[in-house]
Amino acid sequence: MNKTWWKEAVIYQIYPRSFMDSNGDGIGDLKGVTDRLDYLKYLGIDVIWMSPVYKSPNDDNGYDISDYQDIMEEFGTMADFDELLAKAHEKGIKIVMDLVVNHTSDEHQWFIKSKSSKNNEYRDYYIWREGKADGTPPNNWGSCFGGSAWEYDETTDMYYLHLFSRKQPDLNWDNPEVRSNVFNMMTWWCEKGIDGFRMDVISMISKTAEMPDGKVNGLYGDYGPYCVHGPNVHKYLQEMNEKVLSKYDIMTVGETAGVTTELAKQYAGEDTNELNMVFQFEHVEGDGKYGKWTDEQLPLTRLKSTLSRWQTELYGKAWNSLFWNNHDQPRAVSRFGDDRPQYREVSAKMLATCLHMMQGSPYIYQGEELGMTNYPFHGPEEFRDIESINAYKEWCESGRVPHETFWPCITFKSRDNARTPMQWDDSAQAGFTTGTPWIAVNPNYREINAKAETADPASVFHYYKKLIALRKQNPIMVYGNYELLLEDSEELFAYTRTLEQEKLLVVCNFTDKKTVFTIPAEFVGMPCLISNLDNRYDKQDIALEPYEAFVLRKK
Ligand code: TEU
Ligand code: CA
Repeated sequence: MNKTWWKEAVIYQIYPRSFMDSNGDGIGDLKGVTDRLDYLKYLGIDVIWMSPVYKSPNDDNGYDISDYQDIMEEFGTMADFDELLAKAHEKGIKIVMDLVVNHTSDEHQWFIKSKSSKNNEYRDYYIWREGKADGTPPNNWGSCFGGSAWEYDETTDMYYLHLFSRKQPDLNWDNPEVRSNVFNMMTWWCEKGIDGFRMDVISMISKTAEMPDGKVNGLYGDYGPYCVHGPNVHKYLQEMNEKVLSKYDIMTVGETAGVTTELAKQYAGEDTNELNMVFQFEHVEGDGKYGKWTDEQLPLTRLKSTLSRWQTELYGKAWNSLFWNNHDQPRAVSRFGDDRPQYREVSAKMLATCLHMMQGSPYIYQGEELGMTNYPFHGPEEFRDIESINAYKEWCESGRVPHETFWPCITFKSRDNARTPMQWDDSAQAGFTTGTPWIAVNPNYREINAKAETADPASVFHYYKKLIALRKQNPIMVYGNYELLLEDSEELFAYTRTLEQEKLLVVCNFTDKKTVFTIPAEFVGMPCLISNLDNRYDKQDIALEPYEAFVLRKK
């Protein structure tokens, strides 16, 4: 297996809108990120992945870009960006940009020109189709954010495709001009000195030529078989690699919803020239009750078998990215741990242990290192996210599902859970802003905040800091082989890592009950590398406390 810096790195995701507001307008910004670099340096992370900071009308908080080579006004200027990049580099922190090129904003110049007539030179930059004879959309596909995936445009009496909101028209990657424009733009950022790209829904850039109705699921047809891992996706990524990526020492991670381990070996194989790694979603996208909406947790055996399959099938062949949450997912401790006050800290540390000891590059989503929780929503008027707003309308206001039934599901999964402001201290608005925040602060900021946790050596923050430091000292955490133990246990997630003579034993109690674990003979009496409780591990049978986690090392 090749050794590379990005395999050894810990990546920290920033959602700039909610990270730190430097000028009191209630919106996080680039200067805010620059001001907090010392905090990140102290935590010990190597790389920042920033959600989009480009010019955008913010229909989907920056995932709808109207100019790829300019900065969103609310976030600052290109000079602010350059300063952030320079200061981060001074501190040895790399910056990975979000690359959103499956679609643009409908306010991007390309689209404005494209829709102006049927035969302008930008027409073929997007995907235009005639409606059916009766004027209805070309097919039954539904968009990710509700409604049809087709939007009618009066100017030319045709429909354009948008797999996300109607303000996010899909680019036509079959047009070589689109590809060369995107590659030039990427080169421009690389020349600026950025350190990589996280590629938004990159598995969806290639669509089939034929666009038949999809299998109906809920109200609309599924575009999956025609738009995800489409016919030319690997060809286009290889072209991108040849023309841009291969020329720089950068890291790339593809967001590839619906990816299997087989496909991941193509997208991010050690010997394929596409990407360095992909995000897979099998462990965070179970079957919902209403589309993605549910209040149920996956059984632990299923979570383990999914993650273990990724661990073993990619080993030596492709690289894993490890995450419990991001800006699209609920908070890890509320979802996979236990956010009741008596268990929040211990279960957040348990989850961190479980993830950071696995094989792959770990991603920390802002606030995860504090054990930040889901938000206690009071009503739908508190939603800011287009997906939650539309879903509430489509499922609830339409009368399909009663509020009482739907409410626990949407509040458990809403993306806004991840987007409440970062909790810096116990002052008003958690120290995020001196103004009115664009989205409500979680009221638990008085107890859960960076100031309190950096001062407390027993905090979740210090536990993450320790895990990150351990990774630097123990190559086995990065390169060791993974093996699952106790496959059938619904209580314990236990596994080993092996590198030459060295071996780690990782044991995590995922329940709020005491659970007995028998330490395998070879580990009895071995030293403890890290543990989230003050326990002793020198006997063979250990009674684990609720959410206890520990790692033993045998040399
Ligand atoms: O997400 C794409 C995606 O497939 C989903 O995770 C989806 O956004 C959502 O969670 C549906 O339930 C990416 C970005 O991460 C997301 O923030 C954007 O909204 C989306 O693409 C469109 O750019
Ligand atoms: Ca601001």
